[in-house]
Amino acid sequence: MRRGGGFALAAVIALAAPAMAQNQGAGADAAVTRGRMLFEEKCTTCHTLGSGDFLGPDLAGVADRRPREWLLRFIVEPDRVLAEGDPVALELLKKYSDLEMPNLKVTLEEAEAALAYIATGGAAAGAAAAPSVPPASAPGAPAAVEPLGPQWRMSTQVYIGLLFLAAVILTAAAFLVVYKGSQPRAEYEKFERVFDTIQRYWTASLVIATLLFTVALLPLVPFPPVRAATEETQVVKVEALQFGWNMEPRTVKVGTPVEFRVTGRDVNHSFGLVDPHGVLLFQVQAMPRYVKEAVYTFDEPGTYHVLCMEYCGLAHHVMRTTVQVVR
Ligand code: HEC
Ligand SMILES: [Cu+2]
Repeated sequence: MRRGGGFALAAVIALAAPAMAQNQGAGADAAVTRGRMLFEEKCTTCHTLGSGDFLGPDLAGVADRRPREWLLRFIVEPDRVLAEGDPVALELLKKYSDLEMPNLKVTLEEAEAALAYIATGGAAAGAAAAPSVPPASAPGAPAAVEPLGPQWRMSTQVYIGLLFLAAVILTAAAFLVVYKGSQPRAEYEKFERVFDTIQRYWTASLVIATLLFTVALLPLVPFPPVRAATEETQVVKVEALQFGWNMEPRTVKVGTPVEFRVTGRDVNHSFGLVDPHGVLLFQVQAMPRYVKEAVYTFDEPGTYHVLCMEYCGLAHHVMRTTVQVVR
């Protein structure tokens, strides 16, 4: 069954590819633009165009290395190609440290567009991605992941962290001074006995109150959502996978609530949303077979970053993408 499906796609590609090749010209520019957007969104986490191998091979000139049909099929369903024991795919897998290219749910048409863009060498649409510094996007296009700027390091969280550390040190110092200066005194003993008794009653009543409170809350579990979806709510479907994000749509509006419905495809990930100043807004577990919702209303337009907040495998660090927030 699986095999049959694979052959069917291969047949479609074989039939369609020559026709699509002839059709180039008018639609070609549009395809290149679409291809660039797709490439920046889904491929630059692992591939470059002419800046050398990264997590996957440098794709510059890949069309000269492989037959077009093979490339189209590999981009659409690399997992299938590999499962069928394709010798080229197996060799690539070995070469790239057993990191499998994930199935990114790219359609045949999108794969066409990606190849059209790859054929331009990336030059037409700005600099090709360099491994450590992904490209900044052209205005208007969904942005590629921009490196987090210096503001990331000097974020509010860092200041709060430093303040907290200072407070801890001060408290410890004060404690030491008091401790050094204190010594037991005989006349305190009778007070101490009274305090001991009070303390015992106080502790017991706290424990009882906590227990009662907990039991009283039990009927409310599971807690209802903080904010139910309304007609205005913008729904963004998020799927985390090794190693990338499928997200639809990628552009949302300020002022109305956005409900992120987060799930995972393979292992546990975590969806962390970071604002343009580098401050983490919230995070949600992205688990296979579960959908977790997080509702957030943006007040400020800009490019927000999505990072994976849970170590999920070798290429965990490439799990970055962006959300555009517009007026
Ligand atoms: C998570 C990393 C990752 C992402 C994202 C990714 N790839 Fe790959 N890609 C790889 C790896 C690794 C290989 C090498 C084969 C293997 O190990 O499975 C590869 C191989 C390829 C090849 C074959 C290269 C050759 O030399 O024959 C093509 C073509 C390709 N990828 C295109 C794409 C396109 C187009 C996208 C975006 C839609 C994409 N890849 C997204 C990791 C990735
Ligand atoms: Cu991850």
